[in-house]
Amino acid sequence: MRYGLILGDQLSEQIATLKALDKDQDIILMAELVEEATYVKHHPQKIALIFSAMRHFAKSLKAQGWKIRYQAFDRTQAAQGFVDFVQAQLEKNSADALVITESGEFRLQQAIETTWSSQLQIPIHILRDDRFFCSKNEFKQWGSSSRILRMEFFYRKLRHKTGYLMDGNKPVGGKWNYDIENRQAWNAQDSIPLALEFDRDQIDLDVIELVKAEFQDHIGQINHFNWATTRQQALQALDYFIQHQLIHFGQYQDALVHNQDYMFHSLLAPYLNCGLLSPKEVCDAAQQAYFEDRVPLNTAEGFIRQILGWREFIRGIYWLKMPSYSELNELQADRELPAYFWTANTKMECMRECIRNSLENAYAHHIQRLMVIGNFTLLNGISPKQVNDWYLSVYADAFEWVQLPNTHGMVLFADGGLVASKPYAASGNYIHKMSNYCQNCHYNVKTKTEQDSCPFNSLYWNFLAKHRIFFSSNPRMSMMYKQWDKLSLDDQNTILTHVDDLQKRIEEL
Ligand code: FAD
Ligand code: DLZ
Ligand code: SF4
Repeated sequence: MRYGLILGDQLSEQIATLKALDKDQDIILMAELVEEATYVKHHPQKIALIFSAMRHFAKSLKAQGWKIRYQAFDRTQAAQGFVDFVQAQLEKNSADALVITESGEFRLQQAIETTWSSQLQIPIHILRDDRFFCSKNEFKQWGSSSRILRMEFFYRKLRHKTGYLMDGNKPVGGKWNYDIENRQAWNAQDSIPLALEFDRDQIDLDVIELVKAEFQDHIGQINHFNWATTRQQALQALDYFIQHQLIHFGQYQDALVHNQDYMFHSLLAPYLNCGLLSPKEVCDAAQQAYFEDRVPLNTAEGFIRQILGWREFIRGIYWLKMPSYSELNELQADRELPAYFWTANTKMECMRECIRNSLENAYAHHIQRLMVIGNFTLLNGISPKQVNDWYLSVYADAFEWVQLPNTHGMVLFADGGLVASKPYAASGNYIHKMSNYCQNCHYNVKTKTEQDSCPFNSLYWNFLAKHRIFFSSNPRMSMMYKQWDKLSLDDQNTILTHVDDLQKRIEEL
């Protein structure tokens, strides 16, 4: 008999572990663990989503005839982490081997590879996670043969490999990327669909009560829990997105609207990341909608690029560069994250809205994460460790392999330009252009150095001035520096002095 350990982000019937095991002889192990639930203070909705999805998944495997040993969450259990849990099972029933699909996170994968076998005293068979379009090795090979690692070139390679939106050897429509059509502010007319609501069963309700009782000190609210927790519900979410949201996904991908928490985004990331959906079936569905003329090319291509391009590229970078990646701090950022990241209590309307969404829904869409919250942390030089921990805790879809390169690389430029070719630094003007936040804000987006000026404006110029030497060889930054140089010395000094003052009272902004 072999044990097969299935982790909380491997909830797929196609997972390699299940394919390798024999239902009649082997036993599946699953556990809700103190170590996993607390290694950062995950948002309660994220814990509820994982625990409930795990319970539903175990129930479904059992109904198919699998033998399951499932440990429900209990702080008093001796087994606080995966290895203690497997050890406890071995003490009850010895096994010939442990089968596991490789972990998505470096810390756990390293432990599995280096210490588990001697701790458990049985052979460990580690299987490749084949839920991705590109294996770690394939990415490594591409990385070593490319002079510069850029998502766009990697994406084209995967378009060729998978055939998505390809016309023979050429991209459908003649262009690889239709982003130029995907940068519109909302026109205040196209109606934004309501979020799909899911029915809750007893498993969900029990888990929500458990999480409310056990994780009161974790940031985020769980009054309204509306995530899919079964494969069937996740498929419903995919279908709803394709029917109602995909049509405007591309056009309004970057748009920000007051009180609209989801816009035309899919909300599928948690399901892709924990296994309830596969990236292939999601891309297939988007491509099909385009083939059937239900959505335009710019939107189908834009959506498929997020999954086939960005998601796979980000994972490739993580595994290529860890563990040293997480230690990088190329811009030497060392300031503290202000307290309003845990309360949303700030006068900056854009930050208030995006942090509120994060705390209320364990969600923010990409531009809220990148160009509002992330931009603020970049411009203020907040320490990468603090920013990374916040992002890993707060979102329902946050797993280190995808969170870290996005935060550390794309937002903070802490990797010196591995993920992004230039920092996503922007003044209030960008937020004003893409949103209606500024209309309700205490600050004035049109000015830079008055008492009530939009903080993003002066912080933006200060960021450029502070890192001039670092960015001097980056051709994509030269335009910005030309604009800075057009300001008089007096104006430049007024901006820098204003930022000194702002940063002293960052907690009051
Ligand atoms: P949609 O906007 O509908 O996009 C469709 C899908 O594309 C997403 O579900 C996701 O699977 C994929 N995708 C889009 N952009 C990216 C990207 N940059 N990297 C990887 N996949 C992408 N995504 C996570 O899954 N987990 C994270 O922890 C995470 N942290 C992030 C942190 C920061 C600072 C930033 C800027 C981005 C982060 N992202 C993360 C990427 C992206 O913001 C989320 O995937 C997306 O907002 C999830 O919402 P959605 O499912 O509605 O996405
Ligand atoms: C995120 C998470 C949480 C909160 N809890 C559990 C858990 O109790 N049991 C489990 O198997 N997995 C959990 N997970 C997901 C794991 O953290 C994830 O599988 C690993 O980090 C590997 O990516
Ligand atoms: Fe944000 Fe500045 Fe606009 Fe206020 S004025 S919402 S702080 S960009």
